Amino acid sequence: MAYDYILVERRGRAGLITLNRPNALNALSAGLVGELNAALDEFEADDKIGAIVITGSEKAFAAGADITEMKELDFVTAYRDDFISEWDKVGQRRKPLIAAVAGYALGGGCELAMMCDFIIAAETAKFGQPEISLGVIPGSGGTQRLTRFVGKAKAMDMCLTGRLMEADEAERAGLVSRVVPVGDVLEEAVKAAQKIASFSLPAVMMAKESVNRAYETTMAEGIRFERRLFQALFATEDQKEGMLAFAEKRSPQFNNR
Ligand code: CO8
Repeated sequence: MAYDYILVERRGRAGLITLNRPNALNALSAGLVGELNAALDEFEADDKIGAIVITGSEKAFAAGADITEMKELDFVTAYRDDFISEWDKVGQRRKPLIAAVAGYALGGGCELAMMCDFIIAAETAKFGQPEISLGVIPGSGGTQRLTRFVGKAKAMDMCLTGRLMEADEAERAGLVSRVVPVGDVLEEAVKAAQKIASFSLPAVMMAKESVNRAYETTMAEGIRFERRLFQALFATEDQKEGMLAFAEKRSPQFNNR
């Protein structure tokens, strides 16, 4: 499928989606988000892909929702069309998503990064929810995911003042998993995706589902949920192969069943 606003590649079993609207700092237009979801649909359905990286440019992962597109929007239209509900689809993907972030990740850009399962940041990354300076608030999880990830004090500070958080602070606060030099950020994310994709896909998907469950439920329920998934994995060929390979001191050959 041909895309106008993104580039799509395969690197072994890792899928790579590069946001590509350089003249608008990858502002997230309806067209771009539609294409992103279409590319994610394709990778989700592809047995040869085990994990996906979403990245932008060195200057911007994405500088937010497209303000020129939004500025004339009125309440009735936004409500009737459930404006930006489409976005949440990104966060409902079942294969792991890694955000490789350099430069600005602002507004919807920060929210997109947070919809991914983890964020690998370049030293140049800057995260922010500056919607307050436009007369609105975050609309795609910025007040919810950010608060869960960095806590109330920093989330309030960012959402109320619009201040940006640089990569080192983001790592200390738990927003990003690793910070690397800007020239390495994509390679590091692709390597992580390839590593994940080398494991048993059902196990990977269940690990993701189980970690995410921690945000939705009590500890006791979460532990029960985890245990059931753990037990279920003993029905897979990959569990037999993984443990046999360990015993035979060789690398496992998972076939994702
Ligand atoms: N929308 C549309 N165009 C943009 C956006 C944007 N969010 N950000 C940058 N651009 C465009 C600029 O208008 C400019 O275009 P042109 O060259 O035609 O004038 C081009 O990108 C380059 O930008 P700048 O010249 O401003 O570059 P600077 O290096 O001077 O500044 C900044 C970089 C600081 C990132 C600056 O561009 C900026 O402040 N951008 C807006 C950031 C922002 O407010 N983001 C939040 C948007 S609101 C939002 O995301 C709501 C989320 C709702 C949920 C998500 C659903 C989509």
